[in-house]
Amino acid sequence: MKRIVYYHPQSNFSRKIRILLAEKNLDYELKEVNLRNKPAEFIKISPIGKVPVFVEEDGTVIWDSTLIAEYLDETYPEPNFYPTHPQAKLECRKWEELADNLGDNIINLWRLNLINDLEPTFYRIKLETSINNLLPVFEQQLAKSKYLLSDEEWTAADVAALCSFGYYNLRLNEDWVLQYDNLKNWFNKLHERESVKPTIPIPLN
Ligand SMILES: N[C@@H](CCC(=O)N[C@@H](CS)C(=O)NCC(=O)O)C(=O)O
Repeated sequence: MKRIVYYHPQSNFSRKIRILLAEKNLDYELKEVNLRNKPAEFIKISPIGKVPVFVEEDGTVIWDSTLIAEYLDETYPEPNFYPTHPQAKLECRKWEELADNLGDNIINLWRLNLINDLEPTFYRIKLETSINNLLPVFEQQLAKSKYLLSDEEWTAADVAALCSFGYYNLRLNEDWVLQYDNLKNWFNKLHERESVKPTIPIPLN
């Protein structure tokens, strides 16, 4: 059977997997999931009800973008997106986790905006503070090297981070580019890649 990715076109976590599959030149079928009315076929294979879910040719089901990314890298190592040395891999996973945490907080802040809950509640302040604290952390890291871990090559951490910053643009605003030069240059450079351009999330009408 053909590989399947259950996804949503605006999902930053699905985007991580689409970029990795394109970079690894792997064929697959995209199945869009209506997240407001999840089909039974999707619920059956996704206990947490979130995209992405990946189904391998042999029927193996994997959910959670990081588990999928690690599986893909171990199974199809060319090109590699996680370092093989344990210490370097840990560093990569840490930056990926920070990027995913940024993505989660943007999703939750956008949901508050969507229901027009603009009160400066504890929860809103917590989300905004967490997002605002993470931006300079990425900026400072990118002052040290061209990519998050080195000058030589991008990793799964860069992929996750570019998806979260792309999601920031979609759901909140694009003002961060005015304040953070290293982030802006890194983000623009990664968007020259053929795997990245076609996955830019676009607002739905
Ligand atoms: N930790 C999960 C997060 C996935 C996630 O939050 N997906 C969102 C879309 S970006 C989703 O499916 N939300 C639907 C829902 O929560 O009902 C991953 O890395 O895959």
